[in-house]
Amino acid sequence: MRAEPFDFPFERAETALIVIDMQRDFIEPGGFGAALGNDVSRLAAITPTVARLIAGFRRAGLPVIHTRECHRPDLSDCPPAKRLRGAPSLRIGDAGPMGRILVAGEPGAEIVTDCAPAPGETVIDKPGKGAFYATPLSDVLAGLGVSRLVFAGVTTEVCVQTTMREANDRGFDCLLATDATESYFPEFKAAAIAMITAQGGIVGWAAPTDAILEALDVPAPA
Ligand code: C5J
Repeated sequence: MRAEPFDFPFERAETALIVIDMQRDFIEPGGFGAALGNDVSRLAAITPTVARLIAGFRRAGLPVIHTRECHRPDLSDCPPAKRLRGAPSLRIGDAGPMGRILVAGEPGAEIVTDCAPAPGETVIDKPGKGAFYATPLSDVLAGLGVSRLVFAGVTTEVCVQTTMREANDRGFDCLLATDATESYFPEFKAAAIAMITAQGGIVGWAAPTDAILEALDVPAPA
């Protein structure tokens, strides 16, 4: 597959898609992202591209795994260092227009409709930024027998990059879909992609969704 910094060693049977945190709390007004003072419209804009990538993996019959950053209702898995940091207008666990912020089971913690998990797809709820920390993701991937991971979702430099780094350390070849990920800060997205692909792909590869879909070789239905 054509990619940066050089071609990605795509092996269809060994590849899964991981879609990070396409949740209402990050993407819609009234959620955690907005409470932190961010313009969420940048993130909402990639939703169709993420949906197109997900659809391509489904047509190819390859695994799609979704993650959600969220906490137990009693917040026992949310360290005070996370909950109390900064000065958001709403903190994790506070009641907002989409229910309690980043709490499992609340409307805001759900994945946006256009990227919603299909029946049977794995959804990993994670208390941290990385999707491997305190979750069954390693076991899920071992069960699938995959060695290559394509990443999409939000935000590029926080949960996406953290999870890519965790995956890289665990021996996975990782590729970031550059137009299916976004940050509230365009310069952070660009820097994250540069950090991932620099030094001969020290964390992994990057390619646009069209290149990934071309390699999957599953034309969109007419
Ligand atoms: C953040 C995330 N940015 N999913 N979470 O707090 O990137």
